[in-house]
Amino acid sequence: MPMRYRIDVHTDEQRQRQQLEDDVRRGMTARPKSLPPKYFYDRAGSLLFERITELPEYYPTRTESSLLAEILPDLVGQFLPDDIVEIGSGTSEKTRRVLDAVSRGGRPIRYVPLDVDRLTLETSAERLLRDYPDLTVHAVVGDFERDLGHVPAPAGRRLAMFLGSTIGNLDEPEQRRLLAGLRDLLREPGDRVLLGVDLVKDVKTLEAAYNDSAGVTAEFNRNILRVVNRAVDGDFDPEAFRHVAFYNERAARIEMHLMAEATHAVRLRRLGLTVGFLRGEAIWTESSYKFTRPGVESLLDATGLRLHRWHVDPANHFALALIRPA
Ligand code: AVJ
Repeated sequence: MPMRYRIDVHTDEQRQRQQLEDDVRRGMTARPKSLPPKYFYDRAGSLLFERITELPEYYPTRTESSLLAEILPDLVGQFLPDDIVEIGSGTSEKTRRVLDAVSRGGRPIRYVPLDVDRLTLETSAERLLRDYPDLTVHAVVGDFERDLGHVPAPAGRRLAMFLGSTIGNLDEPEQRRLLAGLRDLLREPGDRVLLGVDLVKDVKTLEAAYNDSAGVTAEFNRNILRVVNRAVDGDFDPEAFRHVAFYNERAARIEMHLMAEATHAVRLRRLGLTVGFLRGEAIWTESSYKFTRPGVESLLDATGLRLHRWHVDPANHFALALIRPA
């Protein structure tokens, strides 16, 4: 394993904790109150998210996954990467589809996953190395909004993937900044970015995906309060907040909030902060922007990238954008 595996750690626990404290203080003293969605994903939150991806109402993951399977034969027919970067790789489940398609005939492939969670990276790297004998893994522990510069230079033709519509959790300026960062990961005109985006569609389908009947998304939303409690010695009662998710049509985004059921106060001891809530007051926990093809094209303007191919599923729910240097 040592010859085929390397991990670079660019965000240590100390720094992550400081960042979280700063983010919680800022969010809890802002109007409206808010928390960054990246804090959903502790162990429990990651498991809840995995359960979300299996819900009948939550179409994005399975749609992207089958779309990926469908386009891969054609994609690797035109473009066979040697080097695959994946931003926010998580459990690397969809990566296997890509590796299956590119690692024919013992070609050496390098996989460069970047994720905030070291344990997740190590576990999935170990599994991939076991199953793909011609693979090397250069894992990077880091925050994709801050650490893209630590991704190693390409080893051959590069495919940089940012899947799952995770880009939709960022506001537009941050979306552009991220895309410009992805551009900097490419070197040759033939290198590509593969971006997964959830599409604008009817409100019913969108809202059902974030208000599942089993209540898993509600639990996922409330879990962020447990993460905050642990990090800053807080006494949030997650059950005192109601899960609220709706489509904001003007802004083309799902918004998730946690609404206080009663007027009460919460103590965040490590921050020396007491936060008051009025009945009905909400914490904004997530935006999940929905995209259109022209929207993605205009987003790519001024990032040094342009749309090469646009793949959608038959129901027009989700898109995989294959993107090239401009
Ligand atoms: C797949 C991480 C982008 O916005 O759909 C699922 C996470 N939030 N249900 C999304 C999520 C609520 C999510 N991302």
